[in-house]
Amino acid sequence: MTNRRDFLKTMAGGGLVLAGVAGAAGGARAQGKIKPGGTDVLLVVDVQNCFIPGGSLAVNGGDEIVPIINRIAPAFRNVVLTQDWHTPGHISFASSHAGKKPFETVQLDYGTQVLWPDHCVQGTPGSDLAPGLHVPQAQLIIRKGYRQQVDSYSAFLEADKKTHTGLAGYLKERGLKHVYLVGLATDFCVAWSALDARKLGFEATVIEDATRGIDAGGSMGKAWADMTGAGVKRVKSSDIAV
Ligand code: VGL
Ligand code: ZN
Repeated sequence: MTNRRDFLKTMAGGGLVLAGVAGAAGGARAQGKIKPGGTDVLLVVDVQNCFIPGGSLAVNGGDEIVPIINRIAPAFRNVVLTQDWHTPGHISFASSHAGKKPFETVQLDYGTQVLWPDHCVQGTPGSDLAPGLHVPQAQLIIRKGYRQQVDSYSAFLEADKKTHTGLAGYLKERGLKHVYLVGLATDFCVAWSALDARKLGFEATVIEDATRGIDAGGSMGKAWADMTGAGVKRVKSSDIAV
């Protein structure tokens, strides 16, 4: 088989060499490194001013991941970015609940909601992508959490766990099968996105050193346990062939 057409002919002819499909189209491993391929996508979650030091919901070390993402992103042909994108007075803000402080919780019709400082309000400087992020080949920006009454940590499903953002449909239409996740925060938007990716039939791998967590009330340990249990893989940026 010398080219893609022959390869597809072979597939049409007998559906042989399934392993070859994964090797040729999906991420191949060369010298023990992951070489992202045509069915892999890098999902850059919420690398926004609000979440980096100086922002209103700053994640410790959030700025440290920016050069790591910039270094590995060129290895991916397919890149999608997300932005947390809340209305003013969003239901996830402590300031919207009388007597409540950030990091306390409330019960909403879709479950327990952690309350946050005001952050990522649509169109404000805090909602901008971090200025040092350089991923010009990104093909789609998914904005989420834009309905006043519903949060959305996940890039795939809102907090009601039913309403789709459209990302799964987009990835499926483009034949993208394996989501590599980086960004903020490990234990909220990255973890929920990785778990939903699995639930919706994708492979999912978190590039651990290209994420940082909030770790509110044991959330980091729980997030990794949940992700491992769901078959989310965990690698380092040095595992990616760039
Ligand atoms: C996030 C808390 C609130 C995140 C977003 O990006 O992980 N965390 N909104
Ligand atoms: Zn948010």
